[in-house]
Amino acid sequence: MVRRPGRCTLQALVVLACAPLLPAAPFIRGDLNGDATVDLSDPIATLLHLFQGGTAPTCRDAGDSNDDGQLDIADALYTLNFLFTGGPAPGFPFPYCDEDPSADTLDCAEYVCPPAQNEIVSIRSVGDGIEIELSTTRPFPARALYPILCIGGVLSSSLSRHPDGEATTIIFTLTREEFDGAMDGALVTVQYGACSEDLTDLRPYWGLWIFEPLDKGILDA
Ligand SMILES: [Ca+2]
Ligand SMILES: [Ca+2]
Repeated sequence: MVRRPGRCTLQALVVLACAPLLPAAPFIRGDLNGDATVDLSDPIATLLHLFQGGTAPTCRDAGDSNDDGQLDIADALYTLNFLFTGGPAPGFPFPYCDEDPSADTLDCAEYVCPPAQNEIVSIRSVGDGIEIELSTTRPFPARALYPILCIGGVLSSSLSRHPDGEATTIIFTLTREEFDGAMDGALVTVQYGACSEDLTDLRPYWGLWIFEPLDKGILDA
């Protein structure tokens, strides 16, 4: 939901569907059968794979619910315990779709993340600057290098922060000059290091937001 202050006419929502680009594909931990949800079918698929043979999963790492670097019966029991007896949830990236932060011998050759829902939460005037708050259903990757906001392939702001450590919301602060230079309808991306107009370079979970025609007068009120 887009919260619009005053008469701001901003309406923006873009869904980015993408295929994994990296050998170690991002995945949802616990989702062995790759249907983007963790439910009873996953421990069943794990047990069938382990004891009944059949097709090997394309993302073994996703089946490693307890994140111990092995795919075995303990993972099926871990997921069952989580689903039905209030046990601990699968480790990161559950419930998100992301890469495994810990190195192990399990591979994830293929996994299709569900499309991210990216939203411009608000654009507001704060002091001498403009704050743009963006959200996504996929977490921004935790990196030492903070993301930058790119509008039309050009760096607009290198100032960003994650409020209260929330990885699914980020706020960029632009000067009024930077904001006024942003074209309505321009493609807005969150990138790292430098802005690129070649979207094939973007990682699967990097987001796209589009600024639709915006009544900037609200910011001068
Ligand atoms: Ca599943
Ligand atoms: Ca395991």
